[in-house]
Amino acid sequence: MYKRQHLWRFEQAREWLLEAGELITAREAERRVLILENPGLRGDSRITTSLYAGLQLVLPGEVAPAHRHSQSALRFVLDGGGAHTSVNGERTLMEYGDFVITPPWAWHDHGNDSDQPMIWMDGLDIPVASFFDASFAEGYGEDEHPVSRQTGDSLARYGANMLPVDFEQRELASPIFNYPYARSREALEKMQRQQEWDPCHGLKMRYVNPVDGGFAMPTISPFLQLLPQGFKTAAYRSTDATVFVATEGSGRSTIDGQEFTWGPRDIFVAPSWKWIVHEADDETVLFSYSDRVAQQKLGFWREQRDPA
Ligand code: GTQ
Repeated sequence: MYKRQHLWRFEQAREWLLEAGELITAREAERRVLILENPGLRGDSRITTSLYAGLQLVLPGEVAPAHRHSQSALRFVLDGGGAHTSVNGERTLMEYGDFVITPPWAWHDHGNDSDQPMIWMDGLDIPVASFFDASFAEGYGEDEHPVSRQTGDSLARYGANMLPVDFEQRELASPIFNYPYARSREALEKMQRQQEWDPCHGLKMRYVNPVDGGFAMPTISPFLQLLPQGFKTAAYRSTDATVFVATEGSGRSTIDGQEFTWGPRDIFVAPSWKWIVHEADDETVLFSYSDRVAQQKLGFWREQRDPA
């Protein structure tokens, strides 16, 4: 089988996860995750050749214990609100659409002090680390890594168009580890008034590391894009296979000739170098991630716009 385009319905995945939630706790599982496996890569726990995707459930009162690994992770919040993740001793509360980073080798744990189940998508570069035989992980030995910084400190310090005066870049990942949806969405809302649409992408932005303007993560490129109601994109393809989440809106995407209809929170994947066309029935926001940054660093990346 070859790597395929595919769509997962969020509502179905949520049902399965909640059933799993009755069988095993987050602590017992370490991470309670429904892996989104590319049907062309059966048994491989991969959504694309280089990337992993899963849906993680943390029930009220649960913890997913502290650990760290050489793989980078992103979270994209899809259900619930008010659970936290902590990264290197700073907690962040997560709300719908928030994009959260766990940099390589950073201690992290998750906990849900809210009264609702919390589900987010995990995106990791697990297959990249495996390819390089560079996979390492260790447990902290306790549920929580000690909290040593105020909640919201990183976003204030690095996410307000300022940097500490003597800041020196030491890490590859962005020092901001929660990019709140409320902010990104508001920015898209203001920009769309300009009515400047890219034929292939509508209005597409990339999440950056404010220190150097590069992508927010060393191996994964995250994006957020808005398609106005009725917009149909021109065909586009690139070598970075891409995972999309319909954050708001509804519509259709045709990938390598196969049409997928999506609504809020549905997840779909496009393989490398297959033509993609998106059509928005309502005003739509798509979150997406791929290995573009890694391909660009290594000299492999290319893209093509429909010549028609
Ligand atoms: O939350 O740290 O889906 O380590 C897979 C591996 C989530 C996590 C996953 C992980 C995590």
